[in-house]
Amino acid sequence: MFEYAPAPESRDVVDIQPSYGLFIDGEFTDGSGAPFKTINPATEETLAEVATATDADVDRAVQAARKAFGTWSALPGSERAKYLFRIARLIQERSRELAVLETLDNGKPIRESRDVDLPLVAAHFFYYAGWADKLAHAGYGPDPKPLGVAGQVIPWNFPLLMLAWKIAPALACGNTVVLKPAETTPLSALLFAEICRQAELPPGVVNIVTGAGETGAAVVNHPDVDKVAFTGSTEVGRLIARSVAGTGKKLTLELGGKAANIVFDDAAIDQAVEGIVDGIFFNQGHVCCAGSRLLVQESIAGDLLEALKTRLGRLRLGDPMDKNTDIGAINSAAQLARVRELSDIGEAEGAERWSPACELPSRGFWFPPTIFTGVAQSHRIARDEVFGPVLAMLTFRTPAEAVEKANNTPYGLSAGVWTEKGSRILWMAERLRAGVVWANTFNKFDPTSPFGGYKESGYGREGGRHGLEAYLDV
Ligand code: TXE
Repeated sequence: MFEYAPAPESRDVVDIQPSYGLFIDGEFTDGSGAPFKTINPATEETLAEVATATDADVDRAVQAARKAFGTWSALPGSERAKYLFRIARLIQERSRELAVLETLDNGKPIRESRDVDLPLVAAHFFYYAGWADKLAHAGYGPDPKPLGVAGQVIPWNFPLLMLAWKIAPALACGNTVVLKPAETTPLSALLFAEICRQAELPPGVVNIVTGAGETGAAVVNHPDVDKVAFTGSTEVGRLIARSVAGTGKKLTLELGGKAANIVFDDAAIDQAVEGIVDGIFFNQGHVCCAGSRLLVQESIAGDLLEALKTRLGRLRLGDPMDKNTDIGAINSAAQLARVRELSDIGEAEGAERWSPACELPSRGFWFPPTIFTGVAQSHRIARDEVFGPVLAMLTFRTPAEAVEKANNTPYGLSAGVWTEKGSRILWMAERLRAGVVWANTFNKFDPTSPFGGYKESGYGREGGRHGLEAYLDV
């Protein structure tokens, strides 16, 4: 049974304006399209009206970025570093505001935006600020060149963190940016725009254009954009790859996943249970590298399932602003519909569905933590990215069978291995077709470490020294 212990973070720490414009050439300006509403998914209340950027607005933003590129790219790296360090410190200073805004707009628990998202966002800016004056020592020759104007389109699951992954390396390398946040979570990017002003970042270096997919397409297809970086659905990633083909634009794609979290019979079970819960229920499962397939060695499957069920019974679902909340709201009605549909298909195909007893709030978009057992590899619940708090459990007997099942997916973003045997971790990691393999942990991120997928999970790497390659001509 879920307990509810309200201790809400105050939303008064952030000043939400009734309406927001676009951020172009260092100024907030009107958009030419019809404004749209962004809502709090936990309550369905409207938070603000946000401008829609049309093709003409995107063109203004790209022109501003082009104009700024000459000066910005010519600055000594040590000067660019100063701006990035300043932005990083301002993010830290204003992290409470940013975390509350992120939670209101996204639905994720405040504990996560405060303790995970915001520290990582600042860490990314600090990390890439450190590279700005060391590019000649990055191993790409004495004088690697920035690409020019980067068009960046990001999703709604980690709005500010995805912004940081894209903007920090781009700026460090001397590129300028036009970024489009997702239409359900535009607000933290607009507060970030204010932080750029506060840091006195030269106008045009960062431009934020809001709107739906059409605005994203306008950014991607603009002829004066030199590099496209996209994180989102595999479907849209395919469209973008097609439209960029033959244009000479550089492209990085970070798309979906269906990660296997693999538990061997010698694993520390309590620790594995924590890792499984973190792997799939963190951020309501709205995580591209979520451990959405649990592969358990047959001999411990029953015990592990019981331990997992007990643990799920103690998760708290509810008000994302409550500091005790573990599971917040699903980000949108559309995403909730998708999670419901795939779960219903899971049942219809014969898998067994289990959730702990829990009351869902009457308003907002909610889905209980859910486990499917009796899952076959052919079931859609084992194949499709649900992007919600839904775990599909399968079993295996041998390490080879675990590898075969884990790799039996069109995706290849991440995987987890739980075992006390170091040699087995290495054996598995060599064979798993996944960009990241975590051992006895899950969902650990670090700005020094490259992140990205194999197969339909996309190409290119973000983070670490490898993340520079996406923004340099080497
Ligand atoms: O993604 P979209 P959606 C997966 C996840 C989820 C599904 C659908 O499985 O259930 O995708 O989510 C912009 N040209 N992921 O519909 O549409 C859009 O405005 C250019 C995994 O929200 O891909 C938003 O800013 N841009 C993923 C961004 O693309 C376009 C994170 C992502 O939205 C566009 C999100 C177009 N034609 C969803 N159409 C991950 N890898 O983490 C839309 N956009």
